[in-house]
Amino acid sequence: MTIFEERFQRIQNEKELLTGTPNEKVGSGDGFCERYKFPVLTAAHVPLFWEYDLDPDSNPYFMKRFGINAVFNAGAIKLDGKYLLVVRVEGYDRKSFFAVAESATGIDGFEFWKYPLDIPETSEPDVNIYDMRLTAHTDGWIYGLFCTERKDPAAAPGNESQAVAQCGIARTHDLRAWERLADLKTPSAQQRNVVLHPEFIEGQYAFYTRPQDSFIEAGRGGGIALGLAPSIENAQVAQERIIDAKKYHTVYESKNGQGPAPLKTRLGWLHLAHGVRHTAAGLRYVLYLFMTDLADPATVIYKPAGYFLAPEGAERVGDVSNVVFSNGWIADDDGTVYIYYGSSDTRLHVATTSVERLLDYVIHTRPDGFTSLAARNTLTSMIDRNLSFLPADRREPVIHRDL
Ligand code: M1P
Repeated sequence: MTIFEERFQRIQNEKELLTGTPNEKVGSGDGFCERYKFPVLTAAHVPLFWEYDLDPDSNPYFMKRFGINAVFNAGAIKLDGKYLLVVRVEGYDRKSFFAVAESATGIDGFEFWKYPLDIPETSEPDVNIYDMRLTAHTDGWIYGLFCTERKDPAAAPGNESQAVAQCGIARTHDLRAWERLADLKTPSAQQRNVVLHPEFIEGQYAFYTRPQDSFIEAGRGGGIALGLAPSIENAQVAQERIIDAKKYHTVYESKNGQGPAPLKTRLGWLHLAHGVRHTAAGLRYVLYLFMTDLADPATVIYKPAGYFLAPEGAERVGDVSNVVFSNGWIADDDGTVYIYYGSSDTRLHVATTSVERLLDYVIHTRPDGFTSLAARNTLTSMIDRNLSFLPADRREPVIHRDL
């Protein structure tokens, strides 16, 4: 057997094992959602014919000729009974592009479509594109909003890191053929984490934006905003109104960002977002939830304290460690919710829950009191109440019931 044959066979077997292994729920922990044993996608899941030259004459060592470094943050949608993810795929060369992976179950068996997506460019070419949010809009289109990154023309000579992030917009009916529209214009210097609301608000397209001062720092940006644009073609948001502000000593004190498009429920719009704070070990990204008013999506009506999902175990380590990030979720007809989240900018996972559980979570989890005393007082009243459920001689905590 040649080196080519041995490596080809072994790597192909490894890939088949990856996609063929059923996923398993792991301990329910806090009861908000279930996590799974295996990531749904990793760099190792990409097709063999993406990375390797399959010609034994030109690739006798069966080397990678196009290495994939990471597969993470994915937009998500269910179409024709399939769970489809528009995944951020990043090569060894740091460039990201989009590729669709599909599964029949939503929790395992994800396989990539043959080719990565062909997203047309505007007259100003993108240098790097990533983190697509999919919105099935009531206007009949599926929109993909993503970050387009280009070198800052104002960068000082020698500064090869200063970049400008803006919101790219493309639309499709089937995730295969895409029409690119002009990048979103807003009053802010930079934008990342922009998401299209699925319905018109006051007859206009509504965008969740994240005004930011520079490429990394949200700075004076304030938080997650909502802005209206009369048209999706040459979309321009004249005013960004902060609906979910950054706040001192919270899990979103440094910056935050809308995750996927919000889910419409009987009680309000459910939002999944990421919150970022500085720690001595660097930035920590967690996911949190809040709910806005059905009739007025700019008004937050419930916001639990703290995080809904934080990096755990192996999720904590990767190219950008201590990060969970989500830009895709799917609410199924039976009420199951599939939350797709990237860990440490390296791989993609799923967590499952239900609309009813998420409603219970947002409505019944205490809001942040913003001080230690407020947290202590809330816990004290919960302990008081819980103790009344116990016989006087047994002062042990009540076992937490699942919803
Ligand atoms: O590296 C962590 C995340 O950083 C960015 O998010 P934000 O703009 O909120 O800091 C994004 O580049 C995201 O892709 C990445 O996961």
